[in-house]
Amino acid sequence: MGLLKDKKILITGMISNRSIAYGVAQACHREGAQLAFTYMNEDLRERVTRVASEFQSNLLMPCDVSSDEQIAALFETLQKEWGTLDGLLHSVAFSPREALSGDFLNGISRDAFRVAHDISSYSFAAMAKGARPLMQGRQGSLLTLSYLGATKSIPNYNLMGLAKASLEANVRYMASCLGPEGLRVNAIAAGPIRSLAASGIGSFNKIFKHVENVAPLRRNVTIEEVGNVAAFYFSDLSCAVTGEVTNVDCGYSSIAVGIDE
Ligand code: 0WE
Repeated sequence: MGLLKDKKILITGMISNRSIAYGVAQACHREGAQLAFTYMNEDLRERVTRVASEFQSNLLMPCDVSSDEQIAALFETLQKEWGTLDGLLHSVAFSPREALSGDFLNGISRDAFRVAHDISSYSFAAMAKGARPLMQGRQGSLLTLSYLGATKSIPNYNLMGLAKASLEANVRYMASCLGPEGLRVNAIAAGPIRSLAASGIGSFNKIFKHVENVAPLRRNVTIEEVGNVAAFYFSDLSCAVTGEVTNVDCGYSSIAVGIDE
């Protein structure tokens, strides 16, 4: 309890109470952090406001990460309202749908590649640029979400695998860049979770069931469990950990073969 007392944390990517960002917000709120949230566009403002209402937050700001102007405006507002920042959760990803299923080469295109890497990887660096001045002298912690598809091929994950590989490299380069200022950068590679990001993905159910059958813990991870590891990363308990990608997946990534039964 109180692991994050007096810390100010910005949460992106919370769109429902099944979002990983919601699990992170819950854990951070429980540990005493003050939270601010972003929403992607006006159509989502009310929805995010409703989900955020249980966190006693008075800071809800628009931020479409494809817009440099909106990212700049976000950190101007944060500067004005908070003046400082201790934590940033980047929980944002997007690949055009045709590049997230079926034949890898048929689905990929120059434009889909650009969009996926822009939204899913560059945006973390872009937000870090904005957060950096607010985090000076505060042992700040930046955290993003990855997936096993970054390092191993997974059916249908396709272009997102490339974008997550880029994101994980981003974590290491940002950790080297910001380390001398006392800021840390890490990622959590979460196991599959039923949320809006997974809805409508053809093979998701099969992967979800498979992990449940063969992961060492014989179940899938919950957003609450991912949230608890995130709280550790935002806390001073992890002050010597940076440039790291932590699997939070009930052990699935540690096995080479599992027998479905
Ligand atoms: O990173 C992800 C998915 C993120 C995502 C989701 C969508 C759906 C709607 C990115 N772009 C889009 N674009 C859309 O148009 N995950 C880790 C969840 C996920 O996605 C998969 C998975 C898992 C797990 C896709 C194929 C196979 C497994």
